[in-house]
Amino acid sequence: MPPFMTRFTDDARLALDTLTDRASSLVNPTLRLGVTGLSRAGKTVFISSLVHNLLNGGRLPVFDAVRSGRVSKIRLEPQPDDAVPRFQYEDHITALVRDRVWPDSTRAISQLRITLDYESASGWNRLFSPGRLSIDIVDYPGEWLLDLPLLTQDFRTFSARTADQAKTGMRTELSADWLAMAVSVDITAPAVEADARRLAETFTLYLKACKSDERSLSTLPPGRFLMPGDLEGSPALTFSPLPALPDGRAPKGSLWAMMERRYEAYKTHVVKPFYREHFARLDRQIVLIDALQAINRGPESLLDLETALADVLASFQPGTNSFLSSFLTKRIDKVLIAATKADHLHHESHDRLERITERLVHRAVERIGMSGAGLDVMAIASVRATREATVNHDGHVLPVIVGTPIAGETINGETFNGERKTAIFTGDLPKNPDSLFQDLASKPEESLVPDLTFVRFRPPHIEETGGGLKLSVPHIRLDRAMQFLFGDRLA
Ligand SMILES: Nc1nc2c(ncn2[C@@H]2O[C@H](COP(=O)(O)OP(=O)(O)OP(=O)(O)O)[C@@H](O)[C@H]2O)c(=O)[nH]1
Ligand SMILES: [Mg+2]
Repeated sequence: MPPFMTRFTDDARLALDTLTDRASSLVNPTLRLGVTGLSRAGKTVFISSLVHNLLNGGRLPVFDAVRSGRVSKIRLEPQPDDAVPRFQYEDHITALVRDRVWPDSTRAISQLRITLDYESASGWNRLFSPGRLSIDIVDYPGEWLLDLPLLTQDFRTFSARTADQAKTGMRTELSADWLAMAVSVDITAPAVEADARRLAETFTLYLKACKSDERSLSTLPPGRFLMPGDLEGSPALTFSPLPALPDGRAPKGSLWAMMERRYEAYKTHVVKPFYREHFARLDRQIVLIDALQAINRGPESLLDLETALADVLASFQPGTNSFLSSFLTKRIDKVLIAATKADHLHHESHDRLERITERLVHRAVERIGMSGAGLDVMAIASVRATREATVNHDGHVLPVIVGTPIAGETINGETFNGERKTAIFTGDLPKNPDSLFQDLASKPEESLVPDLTFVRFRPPHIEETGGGLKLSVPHIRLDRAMQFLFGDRLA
């Protein structure tokens, strides 16, 4: 690299990146679609099903371009970014369709390009547009977005915030070990690597405990502590916030100074590159959330998810954050918040799930002033693993869902073998979403957690048509999501 290049600031590099994107987009129109959500929200399944439905002529009545027969050819193409892992579509779809198991958890960023040849609906556009759109789908962990606010926080602020949060609700108990250790070490004494490691490990254990299945609190930054990938064990990941920092500056060579330096390294080497190379280049974004799981865990999980979502959404509207806005040369103009796994509910409850999800993001949306055409909220199932039925129970007709529970799942003491189907009455979601968000502190006895029964189902059996061709993956409202996310670019 010639020496003058190194003088480029981050801003200039980013501007160059997006310019290059734009130039190539003129030749071949592209849309970068970010797919995110906290771990296990359903990102991999969403992308796999979306692509499968596009490639295999899925039932997509609300997706206008396909419904009206204007799309002539859809294919996967090599992605333009050579250094980013490819989204392993074929492996995931084999698991889903052939083996009827859910794809493995994915812990890093990946990308896939799908290209559509279409005929514009308007004669005018037909004249000027090449009638080809490439969609670069980028799958990345929502936890990484929670890191973006760190860019504007110094070590002292980050430490104080983390410590404050650690002392609320369920977190109090989970953070006890870490907090005790953090206040007992002498942070002004010369740094010892072993101390740094122990502190970082105890801090990570606390973050992991919050995230565990029984509690399902949303993640706090730093996001990579739970998903280190190839950074595992590196100094940039071996630090811990320090509660109760004394005034003044860290003494040279102290543990405090070491932690502070590593925190800054985390921002420089982990957070900024993600922001610059991936996030800042997105055009559209879908955020998947497992609202059902949070509802099922009770108000604290729900409130916690609300907070995490507010942080996630704030990164899409960086007006309030000068660092972020200084980086942006283009803006994400459409964001879809989708509650996933709606196939766990009878369709009568889908609208209720949607309303609860709206309620979940309402405050954040108001605060950051994001609304109108740029934002939508839906309840979807990328893969519909159940079908609906009704049963008579004590003279009542109950709406139920029928599916094959995964081997080992239990309901009322009955354990399933992964082959047998069963009908389940999931329970009712409340009509009024507010009842789920009751202030626990003021009325602990009124906690209105609905009595819901959830089991994990196997992916559905997919019929073969003649000639061994599999039909596409069944879904709920996936076409509505497609229409919102890129329908206008095929108009
Ligand atoms: N019934 C049903 N289950 C789903 C659906 N989507 C996801 N799931 C379940 O949720 C789990 C997680 O889905 P993934 O797509 O792997 O989630 P992810 O966000 O990619 O998770 P990580 O890669 O771990 O971050 C799956 O293993 C399924 O059990 C859906 O549409 N219907
Ligand atoms: Mg995944």
